[in-house]
Amino acid sequence: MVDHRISLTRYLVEQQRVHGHIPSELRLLLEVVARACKRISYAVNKGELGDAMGSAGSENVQGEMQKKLDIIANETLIEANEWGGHLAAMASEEMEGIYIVPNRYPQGEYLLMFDPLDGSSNIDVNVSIGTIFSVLRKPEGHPGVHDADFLQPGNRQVAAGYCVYGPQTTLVLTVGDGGAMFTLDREQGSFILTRENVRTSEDTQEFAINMSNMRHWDAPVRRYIDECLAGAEGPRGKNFNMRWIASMVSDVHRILTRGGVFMYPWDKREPHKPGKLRLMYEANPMGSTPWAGSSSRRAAPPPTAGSASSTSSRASCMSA
Ligand code: AHM
Ligand code: MG
Repeated sequence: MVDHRISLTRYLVEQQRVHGHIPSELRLLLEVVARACKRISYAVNKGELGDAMGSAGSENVQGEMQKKLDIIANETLIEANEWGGHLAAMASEEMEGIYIVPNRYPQGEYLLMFDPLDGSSNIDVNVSIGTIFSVLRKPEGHPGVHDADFLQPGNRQVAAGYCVYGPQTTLVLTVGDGGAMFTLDREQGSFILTRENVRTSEDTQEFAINMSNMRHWDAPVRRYIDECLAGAEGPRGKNFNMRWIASMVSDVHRILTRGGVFMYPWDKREPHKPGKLRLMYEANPMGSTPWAGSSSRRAAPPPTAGSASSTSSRASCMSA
């Protein structure tokens, strides 16, 4: 029987050949990222059978406890991507500094950033988690690669996306001309295009925020959530629903699919931090996919995207 389904490989080849959106190096790089996500998906799926559950007993650069799967996912992404010749360096939530492609491999012109396993607190309780990634071009004009090369605003991303490991494994990708969703066909071992030109719904009645932090919020955030809670009788004249998975990748995937707002606002506990989430490998890439389909050829700038002052700068809100 002829299979008319469109694989990720074919989608990317057509983005390169027919639409001229991406150079072949970027296409190959994205294929490698997707392959790494597939491996992570299999590791996540094994659960207790894979000796990958529980804490690794170490902390990451943010001072958060690392899970074994955080480390496995990080290593999987590095090992898959370091030898291909498309990358100059990588940066990850789980690594203190940037990872420069070793001399034994050719150096490419792209930079890859990732949160290898977002929503780590959900790993051991079998709730959806995911990988987030963002691709930048290394600035020209100087040899080697430095931390500062990564500090580019969100609208400079040349590709961005995420993979949700849930009841299905779904890869969402944008190369700046519409978001596309792919579902992993486990029998064939390939990602199959399941939705194209994904746009978020403009209207919504759902919000996502960790309500247990309410007493720490600033007054405007509190007022906004109070208005949502007041429902049809309140100033917004509408009933709102709340969801909080505690995996941003899954919360934002829901919002991309059916609309809503996701917030992790600044709060009084750590006043020097603008919010819990990281701008470069969480907010910028996640903020780019819902805005896909804009006239921009690049991943379109989300409200969160701005000039970054460090790879771990934080950002706090994403909406439909
Ligand atoms: P992580 O990258 O270490 O998993 O942390 C980020 C996660 C987000 O996915 C999620 O929205 C948030 O942290 C949940 O925080 P909380 O546990 O405070 O609800
Ligand atoms: Mg994260």
